[in-house]
Amino acid sequence: MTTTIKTIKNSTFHIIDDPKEEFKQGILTGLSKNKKSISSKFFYDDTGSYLFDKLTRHLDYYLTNCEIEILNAHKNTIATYFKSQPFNLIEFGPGDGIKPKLLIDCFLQKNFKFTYLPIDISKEYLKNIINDFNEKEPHLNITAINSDFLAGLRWLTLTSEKRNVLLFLGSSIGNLTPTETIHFLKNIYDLLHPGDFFLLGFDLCKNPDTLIRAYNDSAGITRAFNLNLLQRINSELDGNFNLDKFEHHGTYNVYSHTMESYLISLENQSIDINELNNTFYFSEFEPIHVEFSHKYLLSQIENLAKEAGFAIVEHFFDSKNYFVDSLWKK
Ligand code: AVJ
Repeated sequence: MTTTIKTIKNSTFHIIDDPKEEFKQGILTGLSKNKKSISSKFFYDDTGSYLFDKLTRHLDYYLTNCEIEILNAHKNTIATYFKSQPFNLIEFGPGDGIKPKLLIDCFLQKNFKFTYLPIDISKEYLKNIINDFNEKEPHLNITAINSDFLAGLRWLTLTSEKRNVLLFLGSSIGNLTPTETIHFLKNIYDLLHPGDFFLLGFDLCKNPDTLIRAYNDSAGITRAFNLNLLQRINSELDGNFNLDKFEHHGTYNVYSHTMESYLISLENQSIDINELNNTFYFSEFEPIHVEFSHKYLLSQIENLAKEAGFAIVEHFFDSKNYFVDSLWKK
């Protein structure tokens, strides 16, 4: 068993050496715009990650349970595609590790030879994953890569000739705009080697009431998750947001198939953010856009694969057809 955390710091890989500076710049840019916004990539500080993990266990947020069902029901079929070994099992954003563990346990039982390589910008997440797996799966080889997704994948595909199996679960791809999505997929295609696999999670279009419930859960976890962005600005950038003066609003755009989340100012107010040397004015009912969570038709998923260059191997669905893990090959 070997366990390493590899931190990739090389300016040609566009690594964010200074997450605080990125946060500062991101907030300054987003709140200075005519239509204010905060990028959803800033959700995941310790509290945000904790709240998201909690949300995944709430029934209203069906996505995670659907994907767990898919992986449990189809892991043996998925495994049949990865017979040629050894391979790299790479994962973008492993989260709490529950989903990859379903596949990893299955592969270990079959005595597959592979190394697990989670890639995440959060070192804390990686440390937790490593500790967890070391305890539960002491025979698993892990190389955790602390970098952004594409930079980590780039480093890996340049240093290893092994067959790659890349996981990007959870439908996090849905946070990207359509232009960013195809750009991201094409980048991945270019970095992977011919014959490599890509297992990608997509949340499917479904009745809007189910979607609205998932992004406005009855326990108020999503609300707290969104408001935590303001708390994060208060504590990290010395801001003075009063969280009681903003309300979470999650709505579904039926044309673009996108859940959209906003924080809405409940009154005219000015907010000082001292580390930005700036004051931001909010009028009553002015929104801050904080997230897109795109939902997909199967035909759109097939078009994305084709446009990026991938061949579709198989789609794996849950019993309600709410979610799909789509297996692609270069
Ligand atoms: C982690 C990006 C998949 O978009 O559904 C959950 C984040 N936002 N509730 C999603 C989220 C609000 C989640 N992803």
